[in-house]
Order: sequence, then structure tokens, then C-alpha cells
Amino acid sequence: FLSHPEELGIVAVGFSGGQCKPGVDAAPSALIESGLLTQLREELGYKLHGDDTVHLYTDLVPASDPPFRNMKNPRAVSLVTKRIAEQTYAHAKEGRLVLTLGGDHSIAIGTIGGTAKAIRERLGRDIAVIWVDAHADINTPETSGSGNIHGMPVSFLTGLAREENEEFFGWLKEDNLISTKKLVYIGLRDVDAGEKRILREHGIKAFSMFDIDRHGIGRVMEMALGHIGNDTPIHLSFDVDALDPMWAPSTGTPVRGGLTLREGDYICECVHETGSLVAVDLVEVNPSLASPNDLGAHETVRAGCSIVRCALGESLL
Ligand code: B3U
Ligand code: MN
Ligand code: MN
Repeated sequence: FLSHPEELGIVAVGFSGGQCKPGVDAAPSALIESGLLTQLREELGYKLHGDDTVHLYTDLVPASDPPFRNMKNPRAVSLVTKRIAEQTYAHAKEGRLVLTLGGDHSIAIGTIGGTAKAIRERLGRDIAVIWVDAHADINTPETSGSGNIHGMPVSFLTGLAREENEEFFGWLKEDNLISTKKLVYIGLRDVDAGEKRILREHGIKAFSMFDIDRHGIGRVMEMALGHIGNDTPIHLSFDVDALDPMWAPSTGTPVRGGLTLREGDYICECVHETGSLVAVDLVEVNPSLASPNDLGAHETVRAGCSIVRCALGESLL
């Protein structure tokens, strides 16, 4: 599905407005400083495209941004994700594999919105999304208890939440959306009651930690990829909180009982092996959420780098 499989479009997003804890905005710099892009270039042989800046989008964040339909920072998140969609769209339209380093998970409204549109225009195909996360992030503004938009991206991307007003995600058009049938979750263990109802009503495929314990990660990946079907372009959106806090403690909402780092890497290796990957997001690394003197932030950044390298083919012999 890529005209230039050896070319990577990099989008570094230092944005944290989809939730309330500062610090996720520092993740792209931390990942890059720990050597991620150099490894992708020198060890995996990718040619990197991008503007070599970590975007903070401060020019887009309005001075006053009161809640709308219960959403916090709605104008900022809408404007920033619209800009991100333009960035991922431009790379995907060129036939490059797109790598986005977040940022909180609200940014997936932009990353997936942009790739979905580009792949439709370039190949006439719908993308599938593999959402690896402790959370389902499928609240609508009305079901959300927190009002944090990082808990809502999937509802906007699937059209379950809609808003006409351009200022509040009305810029998302049919072209940017994905089907609930082409969405698969892996790693869920903290899903709100309203979200469970949405998953059930729409028959959305989800593999929770319970399923991983029951079947093992090998079988779960067979079933997940089987659901998507061969020969479908895949966007992988990886929330680092899918990993157990033992491997990734520095994240806004850690939930115990998660994936081992090896299971996380394996998910990415399987997705890479399909040859159908068109975009990857790594989100919710928050280097500031660690106690002083502990290695939590360093370990989380290292885990994030490993996840990205595995998705991009590091494990191939
Ligand atoms: N479901 C809750 C909690 C949450 C979602 N995503 C994260 N936390 N990281 C909510 O706020 O919607
Ligand atoms: Mn998430
Ligand atoms: Mn999460």
C-alpha cells in the first residue's frame, strides 16, 4: 500500500490538551533524544521526511476555551487535530509510512483522520485501525465522565459522535472516518460502562486482557488480523498505557494488569509482518510523571522506542 515503503513521514506532536496532566507534550523530544530517529535511520535504513521540529501548536491554542458539550479544551483540540490531519495526509498521500509521536491520544483524531482520507484518495481503500490501549477511548462527549477528549477520539473517528460546527471537529468529513467493522482493540482493561454499551451495540471487536490471558497473545493476534482480513491497509495506534506500569509507569492513567513489553512488541511485530502497515502512532508517554531519582520515565521512553522499532521491522532477521 506504500509507494515508498522505505520512506517515513515523521510527525512529532507535543500536545497535551486532550487531558489534564502536563508533560505528555515533552514525549516526542524525549523519544528523539533517546535516539529513536537515529535508530530508524541508521539501523532500520529508513529515509526520514518531516520538518525536524516538535510541533507545540501554541499558535493554535486559543486564550479562552470554555467547555462545549462537556468537552475540555474543545477548540484547541479541534484546531490542533485538524492541523495534524493535514500533516499525516500529506505524508500518506505521497505513499510514505507515517509515524506520529504524541502527545496524548486525542491526537489520533488527526492522525487517523488524515491517513483515512489519503488512503481513500490514493488507493480507493478503507483503512483498518488496531487500537492498543488499556482504555477504549470511545466515549462520546455525552457519555464521558471526565470531559477529557483523549477518552473520545474513537467516537469522533467512527462518526458515533458528530458535530456540525467546524470549531468543534465539524471539519471531520466522511472521508476522514473509519468503520466500526474495521476497528480492533487489544489490551483493554479499564472501560467505562457507557463505553461497554457502545462496544456491544456496534459489535466492535475487542480483545481485553482477559482474552489475552485465555488465548495467549499469539492466538489473539491471529484473531485480530483475521478480523481485519488480508490485504487491508492498517493504522496502528499504540497507547503506551496498554503496557503494564511495570514497563511503562510514566503515563497519565496507568492501569495494572497490562501487557508485558514483550507482548507489546509482539503485537507490533505481527502488524509489521502483514506488510499492510500504513501508519503508526505512539502516544501517552509522559516523562514528567515519575518520582525523582527513579527510572520510570527512562524505562517508559525505552519501552516506547522498542514498540516503534518493532512496528517498523526491527525484529526481522
Ligand atoms: N475512560 C476514561 C479514562 C481514560 C480514557 N483514556 C484514558 N483515560 N487515558 C475517560 O476519561 O474517558
Ligand atoms: Mn488511549
Ligand atoms: Mn489509555
